[in-house]
Amino acid sequence: MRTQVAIIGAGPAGLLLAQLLHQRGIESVVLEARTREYLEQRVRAGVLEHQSVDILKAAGVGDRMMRDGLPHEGIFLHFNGRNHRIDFAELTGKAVMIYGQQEVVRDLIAARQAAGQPLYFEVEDVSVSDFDTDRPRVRYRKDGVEQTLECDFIAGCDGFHGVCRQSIPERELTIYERVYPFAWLGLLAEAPPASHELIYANDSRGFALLSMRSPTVSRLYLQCLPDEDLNRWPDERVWSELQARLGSQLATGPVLHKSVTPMRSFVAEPMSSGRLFLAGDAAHIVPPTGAKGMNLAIADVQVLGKGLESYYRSGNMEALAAYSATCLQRVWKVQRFSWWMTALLHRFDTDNAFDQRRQLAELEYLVSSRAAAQTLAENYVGLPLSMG
Ligand code: FAS
Ligand code: PHB
Repeated sequence: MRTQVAIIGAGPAGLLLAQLLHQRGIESVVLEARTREYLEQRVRAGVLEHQSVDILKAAGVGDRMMRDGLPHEGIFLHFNGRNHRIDFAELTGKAVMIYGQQEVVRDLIAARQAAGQPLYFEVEDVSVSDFDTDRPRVRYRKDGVEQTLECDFIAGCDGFHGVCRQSIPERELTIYERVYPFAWLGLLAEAPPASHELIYANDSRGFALLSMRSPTVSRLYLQCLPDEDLNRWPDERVWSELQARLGSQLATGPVLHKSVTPMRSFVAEPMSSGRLFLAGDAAHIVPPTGAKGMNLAIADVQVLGKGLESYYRSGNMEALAAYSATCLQRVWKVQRFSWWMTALLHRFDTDNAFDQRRQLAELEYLVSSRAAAQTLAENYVGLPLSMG
């Protein structure tokens, strides 16, 4: 088989890139290890930056998001027993959209199928090669049959555990990583959210977050041990700990999903090797405190789509050659913000009484200084794409 762009992975990065290329008349084939059902039920991110909303609308997949998504003009910070609102609209003139990642994926899969474009699920043993030549190659097995896909470019959108980053010679890559001494226990429950906007809590017992997916579905998180045993957290204990940390009376309900997500900051530089381009979690991971993972993936493929369009329109490789540097400008600013939000809101076992008072002083400063609140707000709603 032959195509112009081989895309490995059908998460937000791979599927959006495929849609952006299709809109520009560029052929691609998407290869995905999992089933469609798995992808459409996998509970992950929930917040879209304002320009992610614009990109998805321009990609022609924004209808359901605009119908079912929840526009949010602010968040609450909860500390010292009180909620303090950060007003995005007043501080930045912008808002974010609450819309589950699995819904974004569902919309993108539907668009791919409607366009009759190749998207293969349950592929096995994907390998990428020859991306240091102008004829890269992808090998995989589908329904027991070995396949070879020749292409002009490979987009490695296969996430943190994917095969693409691992296929780049180690000597070419520099890895930057920080692993945090805690994780998030996440809960998805059929229970009306206790607040109309998100609440991020810094409590002496640890971090907690109240988010949502709809007026009847809550998405909640609490800081836990990095190797937390879910069996030690029956639903009753989770609800009780959330209420203690959030200081809110939570409406409880049937738990639809419960999981532990480890927390790390990770960047692989550069984000490309020859004609292989890494996008999204394949290249970088942020702690979810800043709600940036999916938004970074969307920003990466917006840059990659433009670079590929420039190549196929005029044979110009300049934008593709600058892909990694262009993305990393933004990636590191978002890494900084995600680290800062994590450090501000979580309890570190290395913290002493001074650190805890310093954290609370920073939170007090944030809610009493317009300048301080504006820095949080402009990062949370999304730095302009032009800022790299
Ligand atoms: P993805 O990981 O979404 O997609 C990669 C795809 O490649 C997967 O479908 C995988 O099956 C496929 N793949 C992997 N190896 C392959 C191979 N060898 N061959 C073929 N296919 C292969 N972000 C937030 O902003 N907020 C959150 O609350 C949040 N919670 C998260 C919870 C969890 C448990 C995880 C793991 C991540 C969370 N994230 C969150 C981050 C998440 O949303 C990612 O940033 C987002 O999925 C990135 O999208 P992709 O880069 O497309 O990677
Ligand atoms: C979510 O709704 O899943 C969510 C919201 C905000 C975050 C992280 C996750 O910072």
